[in-house]
Amino acid sequence: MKILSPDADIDYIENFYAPDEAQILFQQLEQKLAWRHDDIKMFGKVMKIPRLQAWYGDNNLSYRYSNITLIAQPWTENLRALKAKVSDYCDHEFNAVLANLYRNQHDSVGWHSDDEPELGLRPTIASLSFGAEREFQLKHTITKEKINIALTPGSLLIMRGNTQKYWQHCLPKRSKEIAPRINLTFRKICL
Ligand SMILES: O=C(O)CCC(=O)C(=O)O
Ligand SMILES: [Mn+2]
Repeated sequence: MKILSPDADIDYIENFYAPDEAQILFQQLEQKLAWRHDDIKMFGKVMKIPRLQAWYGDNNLSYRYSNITLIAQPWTENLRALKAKVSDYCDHEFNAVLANLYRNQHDSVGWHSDDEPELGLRPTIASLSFGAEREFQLKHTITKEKINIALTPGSLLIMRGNTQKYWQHCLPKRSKEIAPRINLTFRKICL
């Protein structure tokens, strides 16, 4: 499904992985990735990031956000296979992946664009979801138009072109109980 909105180039593919395969991948990723719970400095205060993360990629690529630098861990067998299938579908090379584990409804990611300088201009970001369904929200920074997408397990969301320039996205907290979800965002770090 193509999302048709001004300045957005977004594709959403449900069942990019079939439900049973998606379920096995969730369990393997939850167990095998080197999840870390980092601090973030916000408004002069040190807080825990409201999710667990892990950073994998080609040798020693680093990734900076807020006050921390993550050095990429070498690709696991699972991540390498997932990257190959996603790259193939997107016809785009990726050299790193940021993994997020949202433990429950209290975990979230705030409004942001994936517009770090090392991602270059008009980056292609490919995002796989496993585990519980969560709502992904997008907001146009000028018109304030909103798009909400329920990201189901096994789905692939691709953001390309000017999407990061004009739109922000977030994954909000919820009050109703939600099981864990894993998200993998494949990126290309330009050196
Ligand atoms: O969990 C998601 O679907 C989004 C994660 C995200 O936006 C990010 O890691 O930059
Ligand atoms: Mn993002």
